[in-house]
Amino acid sequence: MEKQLEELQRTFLEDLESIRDPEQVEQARIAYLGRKGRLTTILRQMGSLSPEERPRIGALANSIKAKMEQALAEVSARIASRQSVQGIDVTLPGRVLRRGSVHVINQVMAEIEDIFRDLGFQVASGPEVEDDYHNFEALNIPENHPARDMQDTFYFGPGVLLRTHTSPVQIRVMESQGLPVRIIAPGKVYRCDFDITHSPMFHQVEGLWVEEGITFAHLKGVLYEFAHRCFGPEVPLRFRSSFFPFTEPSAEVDMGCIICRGAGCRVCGNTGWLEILGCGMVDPEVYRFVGIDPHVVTGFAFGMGVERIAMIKYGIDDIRLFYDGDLRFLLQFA
Ligand code: 2U9
Repeated sequence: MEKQLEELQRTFLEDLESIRDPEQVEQARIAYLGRKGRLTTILRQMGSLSPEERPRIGALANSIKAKMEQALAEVSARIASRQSVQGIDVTLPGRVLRRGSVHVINQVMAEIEDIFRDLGFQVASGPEVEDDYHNFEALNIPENHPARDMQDTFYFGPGVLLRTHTSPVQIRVMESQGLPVRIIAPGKVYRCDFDITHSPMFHQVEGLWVEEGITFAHLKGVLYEFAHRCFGPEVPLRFRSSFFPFTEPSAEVDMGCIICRGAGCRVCGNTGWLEILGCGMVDPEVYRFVGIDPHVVTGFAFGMGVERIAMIKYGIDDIRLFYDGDLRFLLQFA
């Protein structure tokens, strides 16, 4: 029995080496010291010992049991202290750090900015909370114009609103900076409108070039260059006559459908064309508000919705996908 007890102690110490967590401590306690454990099994044979041997073996067994209990308690304490460093469970598996990426709308906006920077435009910005004068009045949108309708514009109070386009940035630049002006104004704009092609917040890039001698031919040259760099060198454009209060003459620009190459499909409504932006020569009335003499300079302006450009570029049919935060969608552009 003495040999059995020594062997038991040896294997116990061996097993102790591989214990890493509280569950293994408990398993070892049951295996060695439990009611059906190895020590108990050995002690059951005590009856077969001679009366002289019994006290010695009994004392040896008790001392081994005490040592085993103490060793288990020490291992337990060591595991507990390792697991809890200043309240942090360092044994928990690490969290995978996911790398962030630029939102597809910001990517497209940066691409548009790069194209116009190459063409000599400077990037300007301004406040998203605007006053009635800079958002409407100075852009030749008078008091009762439908664009001021409460249904389109978010008002904070009389005369204070969320800008409905980035045009007030251009007004502010013309007020504060001397001529010539060759700028783009990218940024968030707000309109009370929400369906699969409209969002109450969306992004625009508008452009303005005011300088002596600027004509509609310059406007066409710049916009062709933009479309070819953004969508491909072969893409055709057509200028359809239109109306905006701040430009005269005005046009809407269509691009040959990049899905069907003009043959007609579901995306272009079988027309073969996709509208990409609006533009025109700055209306002389607008110059009056910012103190520029329209007899001396001329200029053109244009505006585009970034979401619309991104939807055409990537064949996306629902604007709400941009704002749902669904990583299955967003990570396709990461
Ligand atoms: C100044 C003078 C003129 C900006 C322009 C458009 C035409 C236009 C739309 C495109 C899609 C708005 O986001 S959208 O719905 N914009 O069609 N914007 S000309 O004209 C200006 C701007 C500033 C001082």
